[in-house]
Amino acid sequence: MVDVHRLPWRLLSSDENIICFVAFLNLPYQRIVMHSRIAKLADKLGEHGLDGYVAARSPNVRYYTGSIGGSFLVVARDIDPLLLVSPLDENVARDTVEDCMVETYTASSLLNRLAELFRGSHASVVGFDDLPVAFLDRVELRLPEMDFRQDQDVVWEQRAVKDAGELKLMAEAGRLADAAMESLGEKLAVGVTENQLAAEASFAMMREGAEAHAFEFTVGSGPRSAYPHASSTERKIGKGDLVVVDIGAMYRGYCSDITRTFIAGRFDVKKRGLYEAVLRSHDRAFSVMKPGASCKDVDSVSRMVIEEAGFGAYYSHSLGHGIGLEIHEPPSVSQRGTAKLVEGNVVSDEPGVYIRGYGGVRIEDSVLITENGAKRLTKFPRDTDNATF
Ligand SMILES: [Mn+2]
Repeated sequence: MVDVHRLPWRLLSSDENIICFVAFLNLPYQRIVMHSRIAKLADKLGEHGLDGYVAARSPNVRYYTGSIGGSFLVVARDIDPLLLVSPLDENVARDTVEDCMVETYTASSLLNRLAELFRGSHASVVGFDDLPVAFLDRVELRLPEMDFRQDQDVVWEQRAVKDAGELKLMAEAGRLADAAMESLGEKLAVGVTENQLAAEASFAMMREGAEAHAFEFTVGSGPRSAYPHASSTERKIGKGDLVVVDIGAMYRGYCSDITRTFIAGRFDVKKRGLYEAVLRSHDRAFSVMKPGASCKDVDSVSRMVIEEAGFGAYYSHSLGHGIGLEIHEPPSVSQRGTAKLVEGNVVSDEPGVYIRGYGGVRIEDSVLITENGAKRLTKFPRDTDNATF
C-alpha cells in the first residue's frame, strides 16, 4: 500500500492530482477534503510571496488538519506537511488528524525542528498566522537567512469561502441555535430572570447536539437591552420590557449566531417604531447581500433605513461579521469593510439600535451567500407577533 503521506509534496499540490489519488487509493472522502485544503494553501503561498508557512492559531490548525489540539502546522516546498504537537496533545492529534504527519515536540526541541524543516525546504520567506513575539525573536535569531512575515490573509482568503462539508456543519449549527431560541421563547414570562432564560437556551442547544456555545449568550432585558453585549444577570423580566437574546451554537467546531428581540406585553408606538425600523434594515440588507456586493455598501443600506427612521445615532456597531470556525472572522460587513461578498461567505446580518436608559432592539441571522443571493442559516420567526409574550 502506498503511504499517501510520503508522496512528494508536488504530487499533492493540485486538486486534479488529488482526484487521481482518490480513484487509485480509494481513500475515505474526508481525508481528501483535508488534503485539498493544505494543497490549496501551498498553491496560494506563491501569490503572497511566501514559500513556507507556519499555522499556530488553533482554528487554522483545525481547518487544515482536523486536529483540535494546540500545535504548529508546517507547510513548505519540498517537505511533507507536518503537524508538530506538544506531548499533551499527542493522543488527540493522532486520533483526529487527517492529512499530515504528526510529530511531538518539547520546549527544547521545537526551535531546532523548525529550523531543520525550513532549511530542508530551502524556504526564504516564511509566513505565519500568529506567533508569540518572544518565540518569533528566537526563530529569527536561529534562521537569520530567512524572512518571517505575518500573513493571515493567505488563510482568510481560503477560510472565508466555505466548502460543501463546512456548509453542512454550519446549517446544523444554525438549526441548533433556532431550537434553542424556540425553547427559550417558550419560557419567556414576566418574573423570569435573564439567567434562567440563558440556561434554557443552553440546555436545549446542548441536548439537541451542540458541543458548546459559540460565545457567551446575551439576554438583556429592560434598560439592559441597550447593552449590545449584555451577558445575563439575575434581573427579572418586567412588564413592557424589551428583551434582546443573542445566542449561538458550536457544532463540530462551526458557529452560528442569531439575535431576536422580544417584548413583555404589547408594543407601544415608540417601541414598535424601533422594532420595525431594525427589522426593515435587516431585511433590506439581506436583499442586497449577493456575490459582488461590497461589504461597505451592504452596511450603508442597513444604516440608511435606521437613519430614515430617526435612530441613526443609536446604531452603534457594524452590520455584520463573517462566521465559521470562529464567531467573528472576515469578511467584516462594515464601513471599514473593503471586501466584496462572494459565493460561500457566511456572514451575520444584525442591525441594532440602543437607547441608554430605555432599551434596545437587534435582529440577527447567520446568512450564506449563494449564487442567487442570501440564504438564512438561522430561521426563527422575526415578525412583531412572534416577538410579543
Ligand atoms: Mn453576531
